[in-house]
Amino acid sequence: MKLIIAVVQDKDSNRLSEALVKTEYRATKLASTGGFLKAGNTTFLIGTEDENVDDVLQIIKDNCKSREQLVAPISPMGGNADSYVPYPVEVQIGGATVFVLPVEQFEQF
Ligand code: 2BA
Ligand code: 2BA
Repeated sequence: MKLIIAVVQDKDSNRLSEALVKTEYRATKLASTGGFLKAGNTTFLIGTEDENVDDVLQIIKDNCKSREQLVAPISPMGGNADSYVPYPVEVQIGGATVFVLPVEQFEQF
């Protein structure tokens, strides 16, 4: 068994959870925050058998798209004003950041 951890954008999370329900994969959604943008995103925990991993990864790929986002300039906060960039910077947010972990034991009580 594997645990798939997928960090996705909030905009894609409903579509992804509907797709997982439709294909009968069990999942848990956690509200999370990106360390860099400090904006909300959604983390999916999906426990499934090894042979389903590729199928689940394809479902994630099909339902999550990458987007550009403008990041507001960060104030120098008492630092060196010379290094302050006073214009917004564009970052590319990926469709999904995915980790696949081995599961040692799975129980439901
Ligand atoms: P349980 O199987 O006891 O699951 C309770 C909660 O545990 C789930 O809530 C989900 O958040 C988490 N969970 C269970 N298996 C998981 C896994 N393999 N990976 C990640 N998280 C897992 P819900 O998704 O709201 O499901 C509530 C109950 O509805 C489930 O109880 C199950 O009896 C049923 N259920 C869930 N998905 C189903 C599906 N695709 N088809 C039919 N029944 C489903
Ligand atoms: P955030 O940390 O809010 O990052 C959003 C996007 O900002 C990233 O998109 C990346 O393009 C950019 N970014 C992040 N850190 C950066 C930095 N130190 N310098 C410059 N640009 C940076 P993604 O890479 O697609 O990541 C989307 C979200 O997935 C992240 O949100 C984070 O919540 C999660 N994530 C990505 N890589 C991770 C990792 N290795 N471990 C845990 N979570 C990760």
